[in-house]
Amino acid sequence: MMPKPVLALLSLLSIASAAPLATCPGYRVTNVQSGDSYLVADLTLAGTSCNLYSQDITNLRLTVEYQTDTRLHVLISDREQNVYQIQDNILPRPASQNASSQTAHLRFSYEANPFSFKVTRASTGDVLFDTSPSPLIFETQYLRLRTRLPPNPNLYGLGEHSDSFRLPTDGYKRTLWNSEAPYIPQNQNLYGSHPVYFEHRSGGGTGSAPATHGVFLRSAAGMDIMIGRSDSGEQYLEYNTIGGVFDFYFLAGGAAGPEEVSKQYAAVAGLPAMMPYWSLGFHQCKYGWPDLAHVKQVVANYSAAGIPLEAMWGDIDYMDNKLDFSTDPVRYPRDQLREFVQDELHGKGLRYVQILDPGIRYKSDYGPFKRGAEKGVFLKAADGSWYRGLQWPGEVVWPDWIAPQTKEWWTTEILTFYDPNNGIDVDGLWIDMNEASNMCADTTCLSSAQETTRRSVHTNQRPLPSLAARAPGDGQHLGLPNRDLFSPQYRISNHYPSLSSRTLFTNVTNFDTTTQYDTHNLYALTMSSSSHSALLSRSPTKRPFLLTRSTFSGSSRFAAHWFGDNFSSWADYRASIRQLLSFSAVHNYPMVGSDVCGFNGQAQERMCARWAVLGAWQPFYRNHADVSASDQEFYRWEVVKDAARKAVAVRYRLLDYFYTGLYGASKDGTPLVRPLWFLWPEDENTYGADTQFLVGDGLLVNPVVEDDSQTVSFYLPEGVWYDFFSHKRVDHQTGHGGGGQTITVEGVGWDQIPVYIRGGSILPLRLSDASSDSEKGQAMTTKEVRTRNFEIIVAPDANGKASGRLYLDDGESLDSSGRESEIEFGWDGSLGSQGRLEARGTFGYETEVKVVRVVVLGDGVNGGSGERKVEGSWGLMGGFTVDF
Ligand SMILES: *[C@@H]1O[C@H](CO)[C@@H](O)[C@H](O)[C@H]1NC(C)=O
Ligand SMILES: *[C@@H]1O[C@H](CO)[C@@H](O)[C@H](O)[C@H]1NC(C)=O
Ligand SMILES: *[C@@H]1O[C@H](CO)[C@@H](O)[C@H](O)[C@H]1NC(C)=O
Ligand SMILES: CC(=O)N[C@H]1CO[C@H](CO)[C@@H](O)[C@@H]1O
Repeated sequence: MMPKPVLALLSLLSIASAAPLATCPGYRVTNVQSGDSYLVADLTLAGTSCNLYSQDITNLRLTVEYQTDTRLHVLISDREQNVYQIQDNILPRPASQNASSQTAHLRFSYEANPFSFKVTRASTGDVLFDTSPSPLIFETQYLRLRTRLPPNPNLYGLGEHSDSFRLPTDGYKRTLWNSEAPYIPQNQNLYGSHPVYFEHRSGGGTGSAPATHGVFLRSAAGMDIMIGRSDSGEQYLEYNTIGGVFDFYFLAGGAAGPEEVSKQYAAVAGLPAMMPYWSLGFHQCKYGWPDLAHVKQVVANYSAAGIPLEAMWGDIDYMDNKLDFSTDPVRYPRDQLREFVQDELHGKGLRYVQILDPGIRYKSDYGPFKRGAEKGVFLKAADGSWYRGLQWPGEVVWPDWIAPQTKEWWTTEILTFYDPNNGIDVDGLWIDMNEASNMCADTTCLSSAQETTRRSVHTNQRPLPSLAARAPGDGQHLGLPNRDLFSPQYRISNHYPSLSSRTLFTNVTNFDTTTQYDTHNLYALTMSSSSHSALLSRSPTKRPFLLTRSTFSGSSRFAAHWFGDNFSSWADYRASIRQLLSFSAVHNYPMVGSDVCGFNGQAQERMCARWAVLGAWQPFYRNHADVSASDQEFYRWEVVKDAARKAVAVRYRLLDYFYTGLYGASKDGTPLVRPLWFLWPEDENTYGADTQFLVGDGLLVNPVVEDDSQTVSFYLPEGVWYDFFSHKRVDHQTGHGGGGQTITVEGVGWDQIPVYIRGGSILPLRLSDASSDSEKGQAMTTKEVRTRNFEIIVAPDANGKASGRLYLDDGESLDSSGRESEIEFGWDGSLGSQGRLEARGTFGYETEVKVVRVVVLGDGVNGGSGERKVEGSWGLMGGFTVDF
């Protein structure tokens, strides 16, 4: 379908046409002013322009701020302040706390002529970033900056991608340009853009401790980031952007380990939204469910199979001719759908989520279009008509999310259609196709036959109100005038032939006079923000649940994310682990997961069983498939049915563990899912591991990853480990030099997954499955899970100690202050006669739920394989101790 060979050729050409770097003069530093926490200077082009792909900008401004002890801000912008910078209301900037350059952990230094700068770790003198290898290039439509790196660096991030978690270091290119990307191909740009990387250094050889730092380029520009080696063998990372400024946040990390960088990045990009408890349940969706009767059968068949189902999702099938805010009158009649949601879902504690797309059908008698047009909410073409393209419903227009009236219009449409009293009473929304995806490949897309509609609609339209005083060139960061916004000379390696193909034309102007050229990568972020705020208007005291396909840095403030339209293959099953690691640990995105069993293609029984089990260990857990794929609900195969039933049961026992992890992420950016090296930063064997992951800091998940295999080999780092399922201590000889070792597990059944508890952890588990609470049986919904008591699993480390935490609240309130409990558990094998568990913390959440059992794995101190239990009844509205 895609002309791949041609694309490859084009990107080669764009590299080949670049003049050698040596011809560019770079910049010269003058007028330096500095204080204890800042430095500002002028940068002036140091010679004859090289104008590689556009015009060199002569006068730049350098601003350096020591924002906190661990965050350094370096901004290189045009002196006139016209070049586009991300609007502060779209991505708020963190406030500077004016740290002292004397005490800051990062040092900035520069060379004056030609200008280059270094960022150095103060404690070790380690150079983290060094732009001296090549002159800075800052043109109207092309910017380049290269940093020198140590050989074979450990780099992570720069998503969205489906490549290895640790990025390749030679001849590798990451293109950031949000795009519909069916089959999530490797080495290509996908749905979202996250211009942040973490670099981890082992300290090996230098005698210093391992350390991680992060580099966030606050830029929405289309870009290629090259990671490679120069002819002389020097390792580099190089940014090549088609606009924006160089706006860097350097994050120093800290002694507590790599997760410090995740927290520091969250402080810049914005903390992830706390999710409602129910959203951790199991979700089922399918594009192509023919009618409501079929949807009802799915619910009934899940129930009959004994697989807990939390939420049903409506893909575009529910719509009338694929129109937002409509229901198909025959297949999904509105009243029947409403009744179904009310009685058969809500009545049984289940949930319902519907899809909305940004493309609004361009048709004069279509209410959402008519009302939007009256308010002037849509993007405009050059001639003042609404800018149009093709999407599911046919010819469409797209909301301009930057216009303030758009949020009002969208909110009103959502409040009306989803009115709990007489509309479809959804529990959350799913926003798709928001890259934005346009089925038009090029400028000739809309045929003249459609001109008739165009004119008739055109006349209905009122002029768009505008921000009168503002225009490009006003020093407001709105974007330089007089650029070629449609075909810039530097061609990023977009996987479609041009910047504008299959998306909105980049020369379309937004309400505030910025252009899609500069804001393309923010389209979904702004749609997410508007949709989040609409859901808040609908239920002002409840946490909104929103899922988005396209993302940018900071999108997790508003929405969960799934990894898009993958394929039902073992390869994409494996890719989901790499994507999970990147999003959770680096991109500040805790609530993520893939379409379980794959979206496109036909799922095979064994693969689907494995994926059903793996998915249960990922934060967002949804089975979803394309219209062209065959049905893949878990109950459709015996093996998958059995695997899923057990997987969901285990997940539901751990729901509060996940929830506590999400809470941590929303509080301070601590990642929920982590790669091994986050906990073993000194162990080089962990740096490339991307087929296993930690949930929280206590559970190591090691799925079988080979096609159709029942054997898995994985790395088990140094420490004490216990099998999560059998509770047995994993006999594990510490390798030479105190490292870990590779473990092979054979005979892993289709319903099994090796999961180990890290010695030193305490896990609160709900007694929610049949085996753990024979009286009540399996909890079938998260609502039921919440009524179940806890057992506490203590997994002591080599010193006989362990700790853990539990967060409790009502699961849905936006503001739980005063009505939440944050409980810290501590185990010390040397206290009491044979050890003591202590629970302390703040206890604001009123609950009848109790801890009824404490299980200590091993033999507490000496690491035997037995376990000890104490049964009892300890309330969760105050601290307690349990003596062994
Ligand atoms: C930091 O310095 C700037 C500029 O002097 C000032 O506007 C700001 O209020 C200061 N912030 C803090 C937290 O002191
Ligand atoms: C539900 O199960 C019944 C009985 O096995 C089967 O006939 C029907 O096709 C199933 N429907 C769906 C939508 O899964
Ligand atoms: C954008 O450029 C294309 C191709 O030149 C042109 O057809 C279109 O009218 C332009 N649109 C705007 C809004 O300038
Ligand atoms: C190749 C393919 O099947 N692509 C599909 C991926 O999914 C989207 C829907 O999100 C379809 O539009 C594509 O046709």
